[in-house]
Amino acid sequence: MKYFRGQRRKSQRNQEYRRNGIAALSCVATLVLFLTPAYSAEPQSANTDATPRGGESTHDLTGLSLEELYNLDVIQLNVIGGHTHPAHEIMFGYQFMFMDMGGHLSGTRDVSEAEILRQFPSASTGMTVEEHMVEVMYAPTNKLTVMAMLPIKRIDMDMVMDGFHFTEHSAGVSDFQVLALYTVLGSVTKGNRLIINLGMSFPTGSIDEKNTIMGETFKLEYPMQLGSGTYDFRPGLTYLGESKKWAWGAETRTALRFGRNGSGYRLGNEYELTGWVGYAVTDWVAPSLRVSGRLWGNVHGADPDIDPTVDAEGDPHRQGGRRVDFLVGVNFFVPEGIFKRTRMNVEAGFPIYEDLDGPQLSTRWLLSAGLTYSF
Ligand SMILES: [Cu+2]
Repeated sequence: MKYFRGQRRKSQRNQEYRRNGIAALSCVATLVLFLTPAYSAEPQSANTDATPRGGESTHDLTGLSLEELYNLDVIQLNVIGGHTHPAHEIMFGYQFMFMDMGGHLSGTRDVSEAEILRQFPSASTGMTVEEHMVEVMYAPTNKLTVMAMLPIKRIDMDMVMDGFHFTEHSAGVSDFQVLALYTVLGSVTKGNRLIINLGMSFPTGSIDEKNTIMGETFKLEYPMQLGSGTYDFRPGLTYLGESKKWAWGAETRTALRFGRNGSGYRLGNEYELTGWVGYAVTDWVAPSLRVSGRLWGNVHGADPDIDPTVDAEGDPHRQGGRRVDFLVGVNFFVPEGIFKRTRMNVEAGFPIYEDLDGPQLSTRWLLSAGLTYSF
């Protein structure tokens, strides 16, 4: 019975997560709504810079030093590859990401738990993914920024089987990633840039996560594993546009996988296209809007230790999908004083389109928050 009390706590915790997420979303939205009219009401003369006219023109950036530019940037901190640094600058960062999933989709159609249980003996009822990522960035030159990231994950999935509710759990280091960002076209001082991203991830995350439930030890399904198990290539392309008050951009990111991992499979390739716009309401706060589309493939091959007939999550052909997320965020920077080089960001959103090779758990909402310090 101790076991079931544990489950009740977990589902209470999941409800808390849901409530927290809704609260976080409304906080971000309120902040944006509150700050935006405050600026529009501000008279044009409030712009105290020395530029005679047209402070919004991208050409005005030419007179500024790279450091001044970096301080002006309405950068999108939570987009990996969404910003670079001036030569010899170092940045330390921490990002927290949270995803709440519940309800199922097959294609774009809602599928009930009862319908899944007619197909499989077991069904998922909800899932949360918590990620903590530490990152270091360094720019050897103005054109080149290199970065290293280590994500740490915690995944919980609530399941039901023969009327019994239980929670699967995995936690630990995910795949270590390195990325080089090289400005190929334009320059920071012109306000428009094209950056090539060359990245790679290493299989430092476990693909051998197991749980023991009701005295039985079994290997966890594909979405519960912490890494891909393969060396993945992560090429991408970033376009960044900047003016004094606005920053906009678009980025493609991919994860290309080859061969098979130690468990006899490889995860499907991932393709992401995201576009955003941010606006510096004051010199310390910039709300942003972002749309992100993702496409990820099915598992190739199969792990012989994962039974594909027990639940949909263990079936290699029910892993792929497509999703478009809408996200609202706020970036904060401290313009002066001891914390001058500190930046903070919060972003929350939800899918506006989802099409899954299901039945698969649907994403309800996403939240990320980060802190960076550069010197
Ligand atoms: Cu950085």
